[in-house]
Amino acid sequence: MRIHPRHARRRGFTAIEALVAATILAILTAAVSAALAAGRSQSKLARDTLSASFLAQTMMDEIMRLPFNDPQGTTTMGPDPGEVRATFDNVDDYSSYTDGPGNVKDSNGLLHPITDIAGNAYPDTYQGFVRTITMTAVSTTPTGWNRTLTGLLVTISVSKDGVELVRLQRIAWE
Ligand SMILES: [Ca+2]
Repeated sequence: MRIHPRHARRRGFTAIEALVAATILAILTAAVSAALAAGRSQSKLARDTLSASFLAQTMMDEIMRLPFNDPQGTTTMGPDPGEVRATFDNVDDYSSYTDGPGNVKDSNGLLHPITDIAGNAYPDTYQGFVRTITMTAVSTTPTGWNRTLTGLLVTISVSKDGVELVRLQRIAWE
């Protein structure tokens, strides 16, 4: 086989060629790493949003199963004397309720995870979130309907690391 003399003289890469190759490799590596990192953070965000949706929806169901008015007749917003989440008996008892993030210890050194109504902590996938409930009075007088409807706009916000992932709103009519 004939070898062209110019090629025959070449052995390996010149310093410039090696430098160019190394630079291209570095740029490609950085681009691939960035794409991988973006993909990872995208799927983490998707997972967290799904968990946050579950936490918002289950809490909304828990609130909406209750009657609007307190059976004892109290009308102040928020829990009535002696009431805790497991014994809340009307919608507004949940006003200003908050739970999570689960890595905060109280004065007794106990963690405060997000739990179901019975106090059982949800699995790890659902921890690390902060779930807050706010309620605002609303009223409307639909045209042609001779009465005013009053209720509470229930807003459940679920956030993680200070970023709100899900905001779920429903109106509980009186
Ligand atoms: Ca109550």
